[in-house]
Parts: sequence; structure tokens; C-alpha cells
Amino acid sequence: MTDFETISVDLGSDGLATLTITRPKALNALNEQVLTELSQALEDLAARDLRALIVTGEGRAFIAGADIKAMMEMSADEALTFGHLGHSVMNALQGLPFPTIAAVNGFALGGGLELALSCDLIYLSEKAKVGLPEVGLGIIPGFGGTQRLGRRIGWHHARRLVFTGATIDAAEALRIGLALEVFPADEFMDKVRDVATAIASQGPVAVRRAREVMARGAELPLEDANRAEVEAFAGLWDTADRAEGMAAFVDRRDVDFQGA
Ligand code: DAK
Repeated sequence: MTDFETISVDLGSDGLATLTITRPKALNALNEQVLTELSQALEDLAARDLRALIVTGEGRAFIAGADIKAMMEMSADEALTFGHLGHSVMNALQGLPFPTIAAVNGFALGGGLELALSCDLIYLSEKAKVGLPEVGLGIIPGFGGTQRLGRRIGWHHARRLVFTGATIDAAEALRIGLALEVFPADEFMDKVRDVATAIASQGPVAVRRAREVMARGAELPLEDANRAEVEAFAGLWDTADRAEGMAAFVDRRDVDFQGA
């Protein structure tokens, strides 16, 4: 993995990788450099045999949004290019072949919340604050927030958050289903890693396949989605993991998945 200036990637030894945005002086705001480095790192990670990826931010923010100071200087054409770059990063994150977890350690505003929404699971530290404040800047969410928020929490709360630009605390994010769980700040990353470890201990091929069919099925009519599920289910039959998982149950022993 290349060395980056604004992000760091820890590949771990257990199939669990952690990607950290490391621009704390600007509360990890997303400028062109961060987005470009994210794009390169995600391309590299996609090709690795990982069981889960945790995304977090260094310091007191997850990501405080797209970089407002950089956006101020952009022409409309440049804003369009910037929007496409942001969307391609969010799509790359969403399209990774293994589960992704947003560990929202602090502010996740604007583009920061949009990045969290591109992950499978969102956990918040009790210190986190989240929102889409763009309309207060005279713009709208530009990295998928107008679309992914409603799909995640329902359109009623999504509309309220987008129209008011409100920043909400972790307790409210939990109440409206934006956070899966809220953990105390001093044990936050340990708790998130526990979730990642629980995922990593399951049949890796099965987890990937379940993730794929759930993501694809969400965009399909139920009948087609269920057909995709049956095909994915049967497609696992000849895997070593399927044989091992069932044999370990019958033999009453610990399972030893190979990820094949
Ligand atoms: N951009 C640039 N710098 C930022 C930043 C941001 N989003 N957020 C914080 N910073 C910088 C601050 O300017 C400050 O830098 P210095 O002045 O010290 O050099 C440093 O981080 C520390 O921030 P504060 O001093 O403000 O810290 P506080 O604790 O007082 O306040 C805060 C924390 C998170 C409440 C505050 O920093 C804040 O309100 N930040 C902005 C939050 C925000 O509005 N985020 C949404 C950004 S808009 C599109 C593409 C993308 C988007 C839209 C359209 N198209 C191309 C169509 C997405 C838009 C956004 O995400």
C-alpha cells in the first residue's frame, strides 16, 4: 500500500483493515487530495482478501464535511468535477466486496456523514455529532446525502435533516436509526473492533455473498431479489467453507474457515 499524506491504512493481521482520515487540523475535511488518496486506497483494498474494513477519523472529528475553503474558490465546472470525484469515492466504498463499518468518533457533517452512509454499518461515539448542514451554506449535499440518507433512515427524518441543516447528537442519531449503537468514547474503537471481529469469525465467502445479495436486492423488486438470494445460496454449496461450517457443527468442534 502506498504512503499517503491525508489518510492512513492499517492492514492488520486478522483480515481487519482500518482506514483513518488524518487531516485533524481541518477536522479531516475532504479536499481533492483526501478524496484522491481515498480513491487510490479503496482501489487497493478492494483487491485484498479482507473480512471487514473500519473507517474512522484522527482527532476530534470523523470528517467535518467537504472542505469549504477549497469549495469557495471553485468555478461551477470545478464544483461539478469535485462532485463527481466525491461520488466516485462514495461508490467505491459502497462497492467494496467485504463489510465496511463507519466508526464515527466525532463530527460527521456534510461529506463526512455522506461517507459514513456509504458504509454498511454506522457506530457512533457518544461524542459524535452528525448532520447535513449544506443548505446553511447555500448548497445541497453533493456526495450522495440527498439519496443515501433517506434510503437509510426513511425519507421523513431525512427531509427534516436536509431542510433544517440540523446537527444532531449521538442519542438522537440512535433514536432515528442513523446510528446502530452508541459507545462510550473511552472504549469506542474497542467496541467497534469487537463488531468487526464478530463478522470476521463467520464464513468469509458467505458474508461477502450475503452482503452482495442484500445490496443488489435492495434495488430490485422482491421477486427478483429473492431469486438472487436462492441463486447465491445454492452457489455456496461447493465451497470449502460450507462443508467446513456444517462439519464443525456436526462434530461439535471449532470451525476453521479458509475463506474459499
Ligand atoms: N472545511 C474546511 N475547514 C474546516 C471544515 C470544513 N468543512 N470544518 C472545520 N474546518 C476547519 C476550521 O476552519 C478550523 O480551521 P482553522 O480556522 O483553525 O484553520 C479547524 O477546522 C477547526 O475547526 P473550528 O475552529 O471551526 O472548530 P470548532 O470546534 O469551533 O467547530 C465545527 C467545529 C465542526 C462545528 C465547525 O468547524 C464547522 O461548523 N465546520 C463546518 C461544518 C460543515 O458545514 N460541514 C459541511 C461542509 S459542506 C458538492 C460537493 C460536496 C458537497 C456539496 C456539494 N458539489 C460539488 C455539488 C458537500 C458539502 C459539505 O460537506
